[in-house]
Amino acid sequence: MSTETQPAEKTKGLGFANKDGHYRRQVSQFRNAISSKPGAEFPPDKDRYHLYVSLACPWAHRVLITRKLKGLEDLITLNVVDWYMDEDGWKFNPEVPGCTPDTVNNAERIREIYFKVNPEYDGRFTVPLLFDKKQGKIVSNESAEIIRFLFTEMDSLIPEKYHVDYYPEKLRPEIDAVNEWIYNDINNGVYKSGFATTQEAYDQNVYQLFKSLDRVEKILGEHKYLVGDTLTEADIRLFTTIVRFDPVYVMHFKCNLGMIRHDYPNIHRWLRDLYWDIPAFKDTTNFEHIKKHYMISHLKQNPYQIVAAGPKENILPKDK
Ligand SMILES: N[C@@H](CCC(=O)N[C@@H](CS)C(=O)NCC(=O)O)C(=O)O
Repeated sequence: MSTETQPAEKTKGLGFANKDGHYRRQVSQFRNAISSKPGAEFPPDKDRYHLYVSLACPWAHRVLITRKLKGLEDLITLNVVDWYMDEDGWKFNPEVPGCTPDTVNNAERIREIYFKVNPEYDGRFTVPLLFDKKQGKIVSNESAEIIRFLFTEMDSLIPEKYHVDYYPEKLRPEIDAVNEWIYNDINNGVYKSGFATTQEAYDQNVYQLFKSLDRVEKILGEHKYLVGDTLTEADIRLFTTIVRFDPVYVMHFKCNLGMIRHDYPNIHRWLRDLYWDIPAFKDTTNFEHIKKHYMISHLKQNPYQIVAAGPKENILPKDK
């Protein structure tokens, strides 16, 4: 993936597309891992790791789901930023329901934590951010990697019922294969459609997005989950996009060739099974933060910052 964003847009502001009209997500810069290997720089530890998230952000949401699924809530402390992101990025605003102050670094903004760790940092100030309280270092700001090491590397500290690996060895090739097109076409596809600034860039992404949703629909017509009949990382990664689809992406990102609830019965069944049956999915989903973040922060998409009333229900009950 290209990192060539325009300099002025690299660390500041909410204009995300490049000059050619295409949105390209930057490559994350902190890529360490918690590891149970002897001598690891970030070993598993009970009171050491801290997570910064936005409840609006689908990438942070993956980590929140994993933290709860793995029974790590007491071991990895958490701070939540305001859903409103302005041109200086995420900020802490404990007055807002569901938000907290920064209880570890006492920062007002996420950007301060990046600069504290690396004064030369020149990337975007993204969440999720996993922080090592003992060394004052950032472990990782890449959700795809954070969830991987949380699946296994903290197991020595948690009860056996949580020793479930959502990226099991024998399913890896299949999980990797679906992750790839789902990331490009769906997880990132909604952003590439919504942040496009030319008709060509939008067209290129929106049709591909729905083609890949059709592909998922077919898989979920044949299996309970994306990879066979067990819950895996692939489901966690897709869920955070699909749960935002009808309430936000259909209208706000112009992903309106269909809605999950009306046009994708198998995806709709899968979404509601996860949400209503597994607390890690429902309890980490905050529709107020999700809707307000996108519709009030993205001034280019929604200059009057009016939050849309619908859909009537953010997610339907299982029997509707
Ligand atoms: N590759 C990162 C992407 C994270 C990301 O793009 N987060 C967004 C929120 S949804 C963010 O913090 N954006 C702030 C910015 O770009 O200034 C991951 O998956 O962890």
